[in-house]
Amino acid sequence: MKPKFPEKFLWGGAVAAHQVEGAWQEGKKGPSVVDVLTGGAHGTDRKITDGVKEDCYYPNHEAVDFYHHYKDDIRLFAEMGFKCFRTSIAWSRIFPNGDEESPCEEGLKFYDDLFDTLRFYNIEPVVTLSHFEMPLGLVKEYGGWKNRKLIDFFVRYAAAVMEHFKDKVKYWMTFNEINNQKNYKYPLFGYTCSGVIFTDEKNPEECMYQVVHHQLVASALVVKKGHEINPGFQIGCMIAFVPLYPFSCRPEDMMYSVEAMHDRYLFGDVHVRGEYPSYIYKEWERKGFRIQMEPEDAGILKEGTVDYVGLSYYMTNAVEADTKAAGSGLDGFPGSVQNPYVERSDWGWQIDPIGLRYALNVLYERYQIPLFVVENGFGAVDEVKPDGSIEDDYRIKYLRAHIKEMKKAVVHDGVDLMGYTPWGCIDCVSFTTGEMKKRYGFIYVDKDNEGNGTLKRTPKKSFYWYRDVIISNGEQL
Ligand code: BGP
Repeated sequence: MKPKFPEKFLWGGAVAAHQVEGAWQEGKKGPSVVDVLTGGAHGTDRKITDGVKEDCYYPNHEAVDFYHHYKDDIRLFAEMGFKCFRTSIAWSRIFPNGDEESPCEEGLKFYDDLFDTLRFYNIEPVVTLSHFEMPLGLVKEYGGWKNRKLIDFFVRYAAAVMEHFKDKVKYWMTFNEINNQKNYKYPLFGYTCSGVIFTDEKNPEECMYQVVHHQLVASALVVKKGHEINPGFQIGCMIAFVPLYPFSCRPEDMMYSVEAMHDRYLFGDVHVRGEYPSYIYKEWERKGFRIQMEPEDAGILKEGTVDYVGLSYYMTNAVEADTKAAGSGLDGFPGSVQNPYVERSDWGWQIDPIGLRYALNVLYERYQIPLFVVENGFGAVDEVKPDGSIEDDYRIKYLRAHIKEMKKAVVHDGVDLMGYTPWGCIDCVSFTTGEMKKRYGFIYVDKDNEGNGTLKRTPKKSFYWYRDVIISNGEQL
């Protein structure tokens, strides 16, 4: 018999609340960290503003107005045959300032309706609790995740939604791309992940590890609590997995790639094994870092290990020991160099389908628990033809190549893979640039970088292609 994807494989798509919902002040929602980011409408990097200012362009305030369009959008997901849909809950819809005693009913009601609509079409919701956003109040009044108090606020929020949606949502993830905080030199990542601008701190790296510790403890507490609320819950972590290849087979390059990969593995190691790995203690010792931990933390980490590892996969990078020694590297990553064997997207992301098979293999070998590819995709500028059609063959080419490699990981290498949810299944605001023109969707949304457009939804060519992929359970690529 021909080897195939498992029958229950979760094909679907992924978005995050702040990149699609809009309605930033509706339903008693409080402002969140993403509401004070500028857009990249003019090709500039996103900036963090000091409060919500009228004269700035805020893409997230309207986004693609999923808040009011979700019923029609989900109908289109159902037409593609989605088995699951990954989104996040906007924390500040549930706890507008973050520190309230009880959840906001209107916020819960919105997600009740959303999850009911998904269930009506037999689409499993896959929910991220924190996807690059948190209530702004927790930043202004408590200093964000630097403050250990955030653990309690997050656990209260998570317990409230897990309890409320215990019969509607089975698949959860705690923190989206938790390892992105290692990019602490870019304020955007630190701020959206944790409410802290690390570059303003006396010792940014040490502060980043303190934040990370608080989040890892919070994540473990939530995993434990979630299993008490419903033992059937599947609760995972989520890692941005960018494998780092050695630039050459020089032993120095090989060894440096192993060391550099610790940046990625640290987070999976704690989430899956329930303890910090030896290399991080050594690093803290070398750098003289003192991370504040309470005596009970070790036990908490041990008791709250995850059920699966969710990962985003977009690209690989290559690293070279000499480049690192010279103090340089692409995009600020020490020792990172251009891989001459792979192409790059318009935004410089290195396209490497085989890298996905590699990623799944190394993660599964290391952790031996189910994996879930919860993001993958191709950000590109789409052109609407005079007849209104969008022929996004480049996107089909990217996804086809990645699914082929993912299939090999499953049927040839035996990786236990739960599902696949390509990123931005409907066009949404780009996280890193704040633009609309960097699109990932199977469904086009009529809105431009300046915020103009009717918000009309149009299926692209990839919509029909992906529908056939799902119907054939990955056979027809
Ligand atoms: C991941 C994030 C997403 C998403 C995606 C694509 O890092 O989890 O939120 O946006 O990257 O990135 P971008 O939108 O910048 O192209």
